[in-house]
Amino acid sequence: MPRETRDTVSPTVPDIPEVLADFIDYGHDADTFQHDVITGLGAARKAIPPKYFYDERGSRLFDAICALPEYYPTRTEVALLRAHAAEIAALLGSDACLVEFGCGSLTKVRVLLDAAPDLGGFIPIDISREHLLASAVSLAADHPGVEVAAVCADFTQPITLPPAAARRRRVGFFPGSTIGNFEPRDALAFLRTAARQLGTGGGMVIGVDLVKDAEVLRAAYNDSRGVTAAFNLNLLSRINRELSGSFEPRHFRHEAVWNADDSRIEMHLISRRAQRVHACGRSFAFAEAETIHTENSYKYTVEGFKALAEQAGFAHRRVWMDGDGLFSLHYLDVA
Ligand code: AVJ
Repeated sequence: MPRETRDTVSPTVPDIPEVLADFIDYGHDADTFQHDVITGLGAARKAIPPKYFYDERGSRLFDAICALPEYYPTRTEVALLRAHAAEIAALLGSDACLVEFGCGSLTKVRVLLDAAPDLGGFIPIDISREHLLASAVSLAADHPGVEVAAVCADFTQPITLPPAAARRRRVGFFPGSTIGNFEPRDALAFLRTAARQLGTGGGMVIGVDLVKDAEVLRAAYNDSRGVTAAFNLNLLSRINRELSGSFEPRHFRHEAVWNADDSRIEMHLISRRAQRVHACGRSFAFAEAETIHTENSYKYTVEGFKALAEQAGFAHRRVWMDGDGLFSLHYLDVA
C-alpha cells in the first residue's frame, strides 16, 4: 500500500462500516478447522468440536432448528426475554455495555435493546466474520444511540475489549444455552474468564437449558423433519468443501442420545459401513458403526448452574423460568 494513504486507514480492518464504532478481527478462525479435523479424525475416539457446524449452510440449518416444534429452547428463551425485558433492562442500568459471546444473527439481543433505551454500548463477539459484520451493521443502524463495536474472535480465547466497553459497566450476554457445549470444567473456566473481563460491578445474562424428561430432550435433537440430521451431516459436507474431503454423507447417519449419567445430549455421526475417507491430504479409516462425536449439550438443574456460577466468581441474583421448567434465564453479578 502506498505510504500516503496508510494513515487514513484503520490499523485493524481497512473498511469499518460507518455505523460501527469499531471492528476488530483476531483472525482466530484461520487454519484451526484443518488442525481440529486432523486431530479429531486421527484420535482413537473420533470427535470434531461443535463450533464447526456454523458455516453459512450450517447457520441456516441452525436457524431452521430453532423454529422446529420439537426444539423448545429458542422459543422458550425468547419468551422469557420478552416477559422479563423491563426487569432485565433495570438490572442493566444506564449506559451499560452489553457484551455478547458468540452472537449468531443477533435476534435475541434485539429483544433486550428494544427494552433498554439507556444502554450505551453493545459488543458482539463471533467467529463468523461476514455474518457478524452484516448482523452488527444492521443492528447499529436500528439503534443509532448505542455504540456498537464488533469483535471477530473465538470467544473462548482471551481478547481485549474495544473502548466502547472499557469506559462502561459491562454486562455479558450468553443466550441459547451455548454454555452447554462446554465440558463442565471448561464452562467453569469460561465463566471465570468472563467474570474477570466484565469486571467488578459488571453482570451477566445467561440462558441455560434444564434437565428434563428424556423423551422431550431426545425429540428436540431427533426432529421428525430431519433438520438436525442435516445440520449434523453438513459438517461432513463442510470438510469436503473446505478441506478437500471425500466424505459421502449418505454413508453416515445422525444420532442424538441422552446420556443421563453425564447429564448431556450427545450427537454423533455413525459410519454405516467400514470405509476409508480422505481429507486434508490424509486418509482416515472407519469401522462399521464407528462414530464421530460432534457435540455435547449439557443440561443443568437451576441449583447446579447456580453453584457453577458462584464457583466462577459470580453472585447469583435472579432466575426466570417458563411454567413447564424447560429453560432458565439467569442474571449474575460479578462478585
Ligand atoms: C447452540 C449448543 C445450544 O445444544 O441445543 C441444536 C446446538 N445442536 N441442535 C444445542 C444444537 C443440535 C444447540 N446449542
